[in-house]
Amino acid sequence: MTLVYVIVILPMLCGFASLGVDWGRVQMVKTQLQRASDAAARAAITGLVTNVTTAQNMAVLWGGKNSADGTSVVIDPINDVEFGTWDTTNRTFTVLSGAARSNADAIRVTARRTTARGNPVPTVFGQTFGMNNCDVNGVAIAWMPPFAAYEPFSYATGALVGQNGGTGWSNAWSGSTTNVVAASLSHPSGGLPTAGGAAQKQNSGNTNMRRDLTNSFGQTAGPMWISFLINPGSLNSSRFMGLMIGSGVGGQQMYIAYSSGLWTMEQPGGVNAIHPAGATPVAGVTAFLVVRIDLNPAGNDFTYLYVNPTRGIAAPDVSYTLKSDTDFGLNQTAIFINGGGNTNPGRIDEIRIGSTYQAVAP
Ligand SMILES: [Ca+2]
Repeated sequence: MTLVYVIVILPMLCGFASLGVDWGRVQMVKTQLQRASDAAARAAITGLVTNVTTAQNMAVLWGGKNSADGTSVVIDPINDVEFGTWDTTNRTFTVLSGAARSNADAIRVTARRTTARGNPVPTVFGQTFGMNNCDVNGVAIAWMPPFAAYEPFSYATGALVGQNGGTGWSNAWSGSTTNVVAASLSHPSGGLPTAGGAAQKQNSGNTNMRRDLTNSFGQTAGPMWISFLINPGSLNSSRFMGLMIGSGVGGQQMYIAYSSGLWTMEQPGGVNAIHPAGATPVAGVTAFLVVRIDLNPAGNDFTYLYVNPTRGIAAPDVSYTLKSDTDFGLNQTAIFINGGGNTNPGRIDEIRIGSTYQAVAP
């Protein structure tokens, strides 16, 4: 269940203390516009998991389902619907523009009856004092907390099983044959915040360690971003290691890994493998992999793999590899560290899961 919070802003109101009839009418319109902006913002934030245009359309649609002063409320999708980020500590809304709007976690909708729009609220007694009408706004912000998990492997060296740190996880690591090593992996061009150590597959044999997320990404729908650092131990044939995404219960899993000398995005067992063009793993050299999953409740989901995209920007800047032959289902809850092959001590670190690219590539 996606949580949506609505923050109500005190609306602007024309500044006259009119006679009772006008005051009552303006107050009523204010309440109606407030209700319209509230409904529009709630609808828009749920539309944002699809895209910006859908969010704008939802605001217009749901604003229009409300009326103020006897007429349907008209929301301008460009000027009345703002995309931004909500700071829960300082309770401030920071507007995003252009492509960055798709990274918004909050939407502010203003429902207006103003002279500028040609529809101010007319007065009756105010006209006596030369005030023929009154501008009234209703403003609401809807905020959807970003779904997020982080695993920096801030643990003592030794077995990973039973370790229970990071954020956004509902249990400890289970399984075996992956250890915690002291040194964190680093982003290939630096700058990615890191902490603690890293996870390293034992030199020989297979590993399949599991950890469950507090929030199922299937239940939130829309884009889900995952990033991690990975350092290949060996690129020889039958050596592989990576992250398996998805619980496999009621749906499929996706494996993002190095395997037999290539980056791969595939279903378990090498099924329907896709390899990014122009990017190959190098043994002992850390790469930054970013995965985007667009969940589609109606059928197959869309999964994108980016190899070493630039961090700290609105969207990845490298070409992507698309996979669209897998339906994850709608109750996916787990991440696995999966690897195999002898003399293959691959390492994985800094696993981030979020609803925006910026959340996983800070
Ligand atoms: Ca780390």
